[in-house]
Order: sequence, then structure tokens, then C-alpha cells
Amino acid sequence: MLRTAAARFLANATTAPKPFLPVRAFSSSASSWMAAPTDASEKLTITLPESSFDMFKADAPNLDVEISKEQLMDMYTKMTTMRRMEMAADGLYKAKKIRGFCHLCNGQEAVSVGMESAITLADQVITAYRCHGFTYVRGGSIKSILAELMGRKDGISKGKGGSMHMFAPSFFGGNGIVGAQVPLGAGMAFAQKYLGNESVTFALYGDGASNQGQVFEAFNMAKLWDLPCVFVCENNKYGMGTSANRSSASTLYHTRGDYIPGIRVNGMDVLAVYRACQWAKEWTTSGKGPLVMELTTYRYGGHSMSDPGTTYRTREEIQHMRSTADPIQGLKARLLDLGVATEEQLKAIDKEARKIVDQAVKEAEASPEPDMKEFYTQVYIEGSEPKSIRGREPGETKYF
Ligand SMILES: Cc1ncc(C[n+]2csc(CCOP(=O)(O)OP(=O)(O)O)c2C)c(N)n1
Ligand SMILES: [Mg+2]
Repeated sequence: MLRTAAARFLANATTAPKPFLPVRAFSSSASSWMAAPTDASEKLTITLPESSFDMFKADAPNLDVEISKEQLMDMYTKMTTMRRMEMAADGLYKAKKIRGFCHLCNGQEAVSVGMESAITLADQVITAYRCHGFTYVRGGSIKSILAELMGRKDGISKGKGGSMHMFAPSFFGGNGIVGAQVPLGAGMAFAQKYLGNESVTFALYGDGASNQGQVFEAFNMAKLWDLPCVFVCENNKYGMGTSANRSSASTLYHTRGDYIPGIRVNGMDVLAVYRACQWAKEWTTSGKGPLVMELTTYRYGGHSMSDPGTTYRTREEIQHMRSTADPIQGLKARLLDLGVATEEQLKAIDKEARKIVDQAVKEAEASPEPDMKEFYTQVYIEGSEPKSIRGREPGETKYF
């Protein structure tokens, strides 16, 4: 039951462009909220606003979310820590310690956190370049993410991948080619079905990828074979400098699977994302075939750090979204309204998140650059290398 501040906040969040997100277990040191006098495992029922979902060829999920205080606090902790991590990356980039591409997920935290809360590591996730948050919720450490961004040995891809190429258990990246991960996701779902695993693949793509031919080829195969695949369009209203309205003849992304049922979800509300992903998992693993899920969200920054993000949208719009639809503030209002946590407890979590991230920054910076011989590892499966890899000039050719 939503009351006062949370109700007002979420009402605002749904008048403007809609978005959302979820979370999973966190590192032990951030558990100061556990001191709360209430039973952390006790389940609450929270009824989502009706505007949380728009449906296409399917009935809406039940709006009642059954969730424990522990889960709610975990979501808050993860979103707060993720925001802090991305703010640290922003600073490191501006200090020129991170070079090249860097795609931050500030504003979109409810997507990865809500989804992760609804699934397990038996389920699989694959996304595009905006992957730091997913890497974190799927089990990558903050140090390994920041070290990867700085090209250090302790990076999650040994410092050889950078912002777009991070992987974790049941998380298949981190893909830099627009749309390429969508058919890969369908293939991953095919493997799940073929092996008889009762699990689902969430394949994410942006509004900027949604008109690609390969997306529709993947839809077709997934429906022909009724694969347990949820195609998730993260609609943050803009691509790399172009608004969705200018690049898509239809921005009803949840309907664009045609013969595949769809759901549009408020992607700025972590609980709506959580509920939608639970529903989508039940749907796909019960043999009903694929779904298209649109998560309406908003990125506070540009496409990447080199895009100021203010040439194709106004500063006022960004400010409006921050002040009326922020996913962390939305969850905070709910937690306070429901009496799940006090202002002090939430402040303690914020403080702890800052401490954890500051420590991770220090450790990542202390990590050395990878050894030069790492250039040639993890390119081919050991034993299958060709005789040589051609360099830019003969002297640089590597002979195995
Ligand atoms: C095949 C291909 N074409 C073009 C690009 C350059 N490019 C990178 S991201 C992007 C658009 C991204 O838009 P969207 O999917 O909405 O992602 P967002 O930045 O909003 O998260 C483009 C055109 C690319 N990486 N791959
Ligand atoms: Mg976009």
C-alpha cells in the first residue's frame, strides 16, 4: 500500500517518461540496516500503481508484490552502491585515469537491480555496452570493475576489455556492437531449452538498437522455437545523439515483437521491474515462448563519457527526471513510508557505500597494468592457436 511521500513520488515518476530497476545480496559490511528492530525476513505486500505496466497480447501481472524487508534493503543498498561506483568512474575518467569508452548507468540502476532480484544464477543475462551495473549485481566486485575501466591487471577482464567488455557468472557481457547481443541471447536461450534447464535468458538492447534487422531475426527464431528468452528494450528515450521519436517509426517497443506478447514497465521503479521480471520468468519457463519487455528508463549522462548528453535534450529535462523519477529516491520514499527503515539507517547505508567504493578505487589504482604477454592470451583456446598473429609491421608478428 503506497502512502504519502512514496505515492507522490511514484505518481510523478509515471507522468514523465516511464523507467525502472532491481537488486541481490550485498557485501557483508554494508549491513548496518540489519540492526532495525523489525524482522528482516517478514514479507510485506506492496501494491504497485496501475500505471506500472502496459500490455500487448498478454494479461498484466498481479500488481501485488510480495517482498521481505531484507530484499527491499538489499535493493536500496545495491542501487546506492552502484550509483556511487559510477560516480567514482566519472571522476576517474575526468582525471584521465580511465581512457577510451566509458558508459555509466546513473539513472538506470532499477533495471539491473530489479531484474537481478527476480532471477538466480541459473538464469542468464546479456546486454550492450552499458554493463557496469549488471556486472556488479551478477557478482563482479567493484574493485574488478574499476580496475577494468583503468586497464589494470586486477580488472574483471584482466584489464584488456574496458567499459564494454565485462563478464561475470551467467552474465555474457558487455557487447560493443549495437544489437549484436540480441541474437546471441536467443542462442543462449536455445541452449537452455535444448539442455532442459528451467531457466530464462534476458537479452537487453537499447532503443537505439531496436530497429536493427538482427533483432527481428532473433524474434522470429525465438518464437518459432518458443525459446525462454525475454527481449528487453531499455528505452531511455535517446540513442547516441538522437531521440527515440526521431529514430523509431513506432516507439511502442513492447509491441514490436508482433507475434510475441509484450509488456511495458516503469523502469524507474525497482519494484515494478522486479515484479515484471518474476512474471516474465514464470511465463518463459512454463513453455509459453518469448516475450518483449520494454523498460522505460532514463540515463542521466550522455551515451558515453565523451557525449555531454545535452545537445539533443535539455538540462531542464534531465533535472526534471532527477528530481521526480530517480529510482533510488523512489525506493527511499517507499522504505520510509512503510517504516521499513529510518532516515538514519538509510544514511548509514549511503555512508557505507561511499566507504566501500573509495576503498575499491584505492585498490584498483594500486593494481599494475597487465603484463605485455597478456596481449596474446584468451584470444584462442589454448592449443588451438594459429602459427602466428600478424602485427601492424613484421617485427610485431607474434609466433606461438
Ligand atoms: C553496429 C554499430 N553501429 C553503430 C555503433 C555506434 N553506436 C554505439 S551506441 C549507439 C546507439 C546507442 O543507442 P541506445 O541503444 O539507445 O543506447 P543508450 O546509449 O541510450 O544506452 C551507436 C549508434 C555501434 N557501436 N555498432
Ligand atoms: Mg537509448
